Amino acid sequence: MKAVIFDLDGVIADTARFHFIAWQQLAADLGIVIDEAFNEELKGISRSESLERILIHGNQSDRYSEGELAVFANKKNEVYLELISSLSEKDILPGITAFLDELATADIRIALASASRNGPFILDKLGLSDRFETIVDPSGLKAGKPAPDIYLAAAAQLGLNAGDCVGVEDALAGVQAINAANMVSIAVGDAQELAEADHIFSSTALLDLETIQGVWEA
Ligand code: B16
Ligand code: MG
Repeated sequence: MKAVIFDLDGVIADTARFHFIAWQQLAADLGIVIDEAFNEELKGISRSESLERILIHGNQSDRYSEGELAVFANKKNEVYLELISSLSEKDILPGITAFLDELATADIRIALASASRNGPFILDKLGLSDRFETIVDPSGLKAGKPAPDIYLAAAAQLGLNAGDCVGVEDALAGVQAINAANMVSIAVGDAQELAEADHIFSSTALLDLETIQGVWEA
């Protein structure tokens, strides 16, 4: 095991609630109601695909031009950026800083595979930019999670084989992306929901290298 590749939203920081508030606001403007259960389906899903899913949910797919869709996506992102503007070190999820320290001490490399175009901005706000050797730019990928592209791109940027990497995710689409990349998948969250992962921790506070190394060696 040579590298750990992290998802961001839901693993490094709890930004999912801000995505939800911003999408809910945009959906309401369009006369569409979304709840927390629906929001679960948007975790790990790109901005444009999330919008598409919301419009399908509201029976409004095919109603808008490409230009209008871009305006909607921008509007959501503006609200989201406002909501995350006050993020700081105190918003790093429990155990993450200690786990990053543990990896650095063990010379295990660290990369980011977030579907979010705001990933570098958020890492900067959290004071974690220096910890990540490489960040995948999701805008250059052919397919989003659950496709393996983003995890394979992270391994390629590190110059490693997929078999040397472990991925950490909070969402099913993300776990499926790691599995499709033939990496060891570590999930953080609900055991039933994330049952496809090779190992599940109920909280980021419980992430630990020894356990993960054991899963990788098994
Ligand atoms: P943005 P992750 C994903 O991040 C979020 O889970 C998802 O809800 C969001 O729509 C997506 O990033 C795109 O984010 O609008 O900021 O580009 O979980 O892959 O770190
Ligand atoms: Mg996530």
